[in-house]
Amino acid sequence: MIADGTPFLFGEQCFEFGVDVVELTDSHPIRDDAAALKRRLAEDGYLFIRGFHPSKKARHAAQWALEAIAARGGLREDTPVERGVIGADNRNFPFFRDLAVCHAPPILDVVDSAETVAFFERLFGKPVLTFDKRWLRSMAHGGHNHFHYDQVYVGRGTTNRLSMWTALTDIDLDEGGLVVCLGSNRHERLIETYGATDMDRDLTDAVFSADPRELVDAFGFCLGTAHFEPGDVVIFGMHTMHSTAPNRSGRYRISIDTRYQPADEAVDERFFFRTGPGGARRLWLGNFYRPSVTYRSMASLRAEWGI
Ligand SMILES: O=C(O)CCC(=O)C(=O)O
Ligand SMILES: [Fe+2]
Repeated sequence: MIADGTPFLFGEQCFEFGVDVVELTDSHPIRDDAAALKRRLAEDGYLFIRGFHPSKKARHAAQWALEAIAARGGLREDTPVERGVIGADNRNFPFFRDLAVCHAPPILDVVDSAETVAFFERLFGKPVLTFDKRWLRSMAHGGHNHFHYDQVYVGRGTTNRLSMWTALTDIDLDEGGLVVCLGSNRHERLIETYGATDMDRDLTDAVFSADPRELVDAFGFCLGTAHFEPGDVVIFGMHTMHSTAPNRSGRYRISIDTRYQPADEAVDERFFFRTGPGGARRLWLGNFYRPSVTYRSMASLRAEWGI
């Protein structure tokens, strides 16, 4: 357990456990009780489940990603691959469209495992599917994301969809783990304004805020995070505000985020393989696919919404 008073550094800001940041609640004890999980997910907006995936499998997936980084010259010379020491170029390696890396068995054995599928089938109460796109991320020093609802990026089709963020490396508090805004799943004004946008349809900046202090002070959210170990997951709905903190360490932070939904409900076509000329399989469209368009700034949208 993280002691009250422990500092949590997020970019320029410093938060304090027990004051404006708390440790996520571990749902491992109820992981087989679908009704209890559903209640907690509806209430809290997330499920943090320690040891959801076998740690050996998650470590194997991390090693796979690190070997790919090593092959691209990303690790510091003369250091063992498994330590994941960031090289002089300090490059992030998002392996989103590199199927040889992100669709390889060591990765899919984690996020497509029979246990994972069975878990989501219990949660949704019916057969499920996952997107073809998987967001395998390797974050160098300073690397992180900004606060957003996933709805804005991956929200077409059914609203009955969950994201799962899986830690593949050991991610201590200063190494860029997931940060959830507690209560953001029940903020009606945010959900009906920002949460109703589709960045590729509305041509809007998808990031709501890059400032964690604003979310705490102006929106009243408490932050939730943890020291993540390989195989730990955070599962959350499309309207749960989250981000990752900048990685302050010299080691790669490796995680993967994947989406699950009922198989008989409408998908978000942007994230599935397409069929090209002659029946050839083509990669998915993804976000930001419209050429030469400008995206409206979040500042002007927020001024309009009055938030
Ligand atoms: O890992 C990250 O930096 C971002 C994760 C995220 O936004 C997600 O899992 O939906
Ligand atoms: Fe996200």
